[in-house]
Amino acid sequence: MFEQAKKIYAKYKIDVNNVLERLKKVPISIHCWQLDDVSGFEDDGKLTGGIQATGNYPYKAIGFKELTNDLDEALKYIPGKKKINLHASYQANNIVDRRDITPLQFEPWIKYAKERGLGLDFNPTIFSSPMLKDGLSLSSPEKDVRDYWIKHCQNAIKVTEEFGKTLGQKSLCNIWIPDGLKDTPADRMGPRKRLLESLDEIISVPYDHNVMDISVESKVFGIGVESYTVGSNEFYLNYAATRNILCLLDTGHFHPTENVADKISSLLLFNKSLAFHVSRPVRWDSDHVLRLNDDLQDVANELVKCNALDKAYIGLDYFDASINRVAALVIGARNILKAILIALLTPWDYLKELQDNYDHTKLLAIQEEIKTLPWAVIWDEYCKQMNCYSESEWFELVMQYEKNIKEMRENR
Ligand code: RNT
Ligand code: ZN
Repeated sequence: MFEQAKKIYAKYKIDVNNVLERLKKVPISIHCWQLDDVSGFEDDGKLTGGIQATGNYPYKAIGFKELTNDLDEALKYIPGKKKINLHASYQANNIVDRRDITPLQFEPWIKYAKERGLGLDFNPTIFSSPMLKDGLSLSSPEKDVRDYWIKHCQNAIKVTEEFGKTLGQKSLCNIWIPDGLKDTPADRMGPRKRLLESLDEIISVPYDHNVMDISVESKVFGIGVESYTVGSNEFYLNYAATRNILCLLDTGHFHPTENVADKISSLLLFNKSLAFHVSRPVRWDSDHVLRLNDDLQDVANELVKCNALDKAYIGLDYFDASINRVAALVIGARNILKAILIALLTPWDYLKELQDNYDHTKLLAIQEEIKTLPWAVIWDEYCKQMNCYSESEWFELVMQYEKNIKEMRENR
């Protein structure tokens, strides 16, 4: 079937072997926080503000050992190059106040990543903290609150730099804050000006641009902050462009009918690169597990068409607490890989030519025609080449794993 499929793609001038080699090089950053509903390893792991997970599926991982066991299980079923996306709340060693984190707190993660040939990405954790005053952090009117979070982010940069240095894969430090207001603000400029000044202070910390990047993640609104988000898309677009850092697009952070994929080309014309939190918003920023749907495909298509696969940071960001969490991680990660594969198997030169020749009828016809090409055969072959499990194999194995850990986690 693979040989036959290769011939079919050759008719569209697609070299399948070439495609597989390219896919092998695309790192996907697997977020650790799907495995424990964003609880982290500090205190009791309660989400007290800024973020919410919904669902009550049992057997959630608690602590470094359980979480990395689950992660190992998930990684078995995700073919190709991988990184792990960490949050500062996942300190695994000598836990300190978040403000004071250093690479020491993440040594077990560095070791974990090294042993498995993985990269690491990082996110300061600016939610679920008593240091959020009235839900505000870097834009707070209180200087000591701003200073606390500035220090946290500066230290997060140093942790990220260490990741990049020791693991030989460029690392991303992504800053997201929940700051906003429930009802109509009296002052929009003030908090944004304070955010700008806080960020300037954060990025004044020297760091090695060869081993890491910094990104800022915008949002349109959140629950409880429906009327005003300090870190809006316009704010960060301009901030990132003028400071030579990256914008991170979370695909759940825009109006529901806005096409996030459409933003990629514009961003790449004005920035050296960009970053992603790939998520699936169902009517709002609900962080559902990625499905292989049109939205995801469009993002993958743009990354391929814009030649951005080598430079974009592709991280996942969803947390469904209502289903098996290992399976959730696997399903979403495999889906983005499938989307990238399909995008790589698409004859873009031919389609662009049709567009430039105003042949919109044929363009529509061919765009629809290629949807039925045998990409699934190529996907199976890719999994095989990567010594990974096929579509029909992995699920039962995850269920077996669940059976094995069940008792231990019920009785702890
Ligand atoms: C929240 C942002 C943020 C978080 C993670 C846990 O709306 O998407 O990126 O989801 O950092
Ligand atoms: Zn996000």
